[in-house]
Amino acid sequence: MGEGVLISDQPVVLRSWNTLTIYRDRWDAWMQLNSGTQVQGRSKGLFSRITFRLNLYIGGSPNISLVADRTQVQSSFRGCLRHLAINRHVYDFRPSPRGDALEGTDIDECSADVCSKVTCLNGGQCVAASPDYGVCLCPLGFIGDKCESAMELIVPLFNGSSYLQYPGLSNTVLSFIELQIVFKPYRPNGVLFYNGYKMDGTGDFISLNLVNGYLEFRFDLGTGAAVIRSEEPLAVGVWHSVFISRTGRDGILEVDDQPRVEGTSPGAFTQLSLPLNMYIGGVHDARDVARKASITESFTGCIQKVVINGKPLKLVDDALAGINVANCLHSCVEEPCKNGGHCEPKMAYYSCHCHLGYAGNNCEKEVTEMIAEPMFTGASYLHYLDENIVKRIRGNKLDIKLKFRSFGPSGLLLWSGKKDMSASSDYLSLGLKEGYLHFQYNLGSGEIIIVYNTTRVDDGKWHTVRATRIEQEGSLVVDNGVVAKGTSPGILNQLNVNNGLYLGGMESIASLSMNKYHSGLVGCLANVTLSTNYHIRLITHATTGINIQACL
Ligand SMILES: [Ca+2]
Repeated sequence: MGEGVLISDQPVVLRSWNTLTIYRDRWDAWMQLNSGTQVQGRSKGLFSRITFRLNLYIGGSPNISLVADRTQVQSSFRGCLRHLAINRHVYDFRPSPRGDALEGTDIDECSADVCSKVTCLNGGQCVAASPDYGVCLCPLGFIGDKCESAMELIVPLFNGSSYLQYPGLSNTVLSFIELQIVFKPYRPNGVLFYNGYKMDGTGDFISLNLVNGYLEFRFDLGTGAAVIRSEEPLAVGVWHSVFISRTGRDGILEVDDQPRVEGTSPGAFTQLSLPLNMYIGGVHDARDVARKASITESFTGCIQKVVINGKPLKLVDDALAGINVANCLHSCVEEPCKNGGHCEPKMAYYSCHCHLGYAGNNCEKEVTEMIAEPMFTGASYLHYLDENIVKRIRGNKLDIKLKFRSFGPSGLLLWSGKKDMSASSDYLSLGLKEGYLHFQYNLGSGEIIIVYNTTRVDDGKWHTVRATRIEQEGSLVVDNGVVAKGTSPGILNQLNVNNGLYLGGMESIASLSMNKYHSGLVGCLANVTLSTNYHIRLITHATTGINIQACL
């Protein structure tokens, strides 16, 4: 037993930050304060080990007189501490369970006053970026040092302190998730996507994170993380498309043209539960993130597209909150689509979706002719909410006649379904799959698919179709040929739908059709008749129409 005492070679600088490093190995120790020299010391006595049985205290102790006996220091520390690392463990000063502190008395935020000098506008909130420096966190739609500038967010740019926050995936991805993100990084590190289970850094999570240029897809089902890393690093400053999927414990990562990489999470658990909010481009508080996600930085760069289980996420409209998100340098930000057309980013390029009455690459051409036979591009549709039309689609009977020509082997001709489709939802559809016409529906107790497999119909020529349904029984005839028939299973016999009628395609076609169709018709439609004598005036009856021109 015997103590060693080291005294720094220079005084502590008051009212500024000081850095102190101490090191001990058996009897020997050294200490360095700021840029001073290392002061050496040695303890007396025989024993070389040091054993602590009581808790660690910083800044003071509940029993200061006990401390005073050993150290001759009579009072607690008055000042700020901002980083404590002991044998590489960095202490989180927040109270347990989110932080490491078991207890604390008379502790305040050191940086509490830096925000008194910073005024943020438009609902921005000042936070301490460091104990001496406050910055404004701007809400969605505002940018600038003080959030002074309003802007319309089109393609989000993340600056390394940004994030977008969404409702969590909750129990919608228990056994399966598929995610696509199109993004352009400006730095080789940063989190693209995160959703977790608990705030204490444990439990289920899914993350997609850039680490030294490599993309890391991680997930933890509760018994350990799968780590799936891209084979090649991703170039900064260019657009990339990443596709991840997970079924049970198995994950797949596909980036651009790189070979796909697979991985499996350890342990026996197979379900992913994500009740916390979901984040894109950063997280609200890095300390709340699962440690096994190994997230160290927010993303710096642009994100133009996120699709979850076939459903495109509306990056701005679906967000619960967003911080410090500006617009990316992208053609769509220049609003190139005229006359209210919608700009869809396609990596570095874009395409315009034009409203009825307009056409052209930038919807700049006015369509003045009357269109009796509309032409569809594969990304077009007409949507009808008119009760006269919808009442002839739903219920227990249907009789529809139409003419079409198709230049592609697959494409949706007609759809009626629900706004929120699930696997058991009612729907009715007519369309081409690999050259043949498919008439299919589900009345609530199971699906029937009637395939007209005697005539290919993807030859670019006009064909006539008649599809009828009386309760569960359906029939399909092409060009007055033989009748194909089918009966839907179960006892339910009514088509209950609430999302109108679509012709020639739909917006978000894969998600609204539950992946039954991935493209609209490439071709033309004409003479659409319901209930034998109700003629739909294809253009004037439409509530909405996108990318419609006259048939050539
Ligand atoms: Ca039904």
